[in-house]
Amino acid sequence: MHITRTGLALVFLLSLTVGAQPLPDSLQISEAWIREAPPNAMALAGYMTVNNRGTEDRQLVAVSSIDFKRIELHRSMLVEGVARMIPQERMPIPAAGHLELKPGDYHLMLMHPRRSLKVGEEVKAILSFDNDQQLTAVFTVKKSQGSAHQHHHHH
Ligand SMILES: [Cu+2]
Repeated sequence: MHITRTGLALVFLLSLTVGAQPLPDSLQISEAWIREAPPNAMALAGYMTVNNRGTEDRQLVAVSSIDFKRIELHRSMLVEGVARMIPQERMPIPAAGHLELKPGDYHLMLMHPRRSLKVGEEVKAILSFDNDQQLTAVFTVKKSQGSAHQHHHHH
């Protein structure tokens, strides 16, 4: 990211102008879950839906949790016929639309769990968006639905 001094001053001025108004509550998280994995797993997959009821496109830019060393944004895609996970810098949430993280598509890659996570347990994560908004989401650990073999990992 590259922010100029002028850019920062502008952002500051803008925040003064609208400073008294709370951020519109246009983003909502639902169906946040983490796929259960063996206790020695180095990475778990997380899924959710982000609804955008606002009039501006938003982007999810980062996710963090005290329960994981690092959380990456990934997308599973077919590359020349082979399923690959491609790291994403951001994920789009269109205005009046939604972003769906689901198996075989966009997902969170939760790296190096700091505790073992059993089915039914909850994990709090902080989602950061391109407008500097942050939301806390609560993910529930669940058993994989359907095939347990659709998520390959290479690191
Ligand atoms: Cu992944």
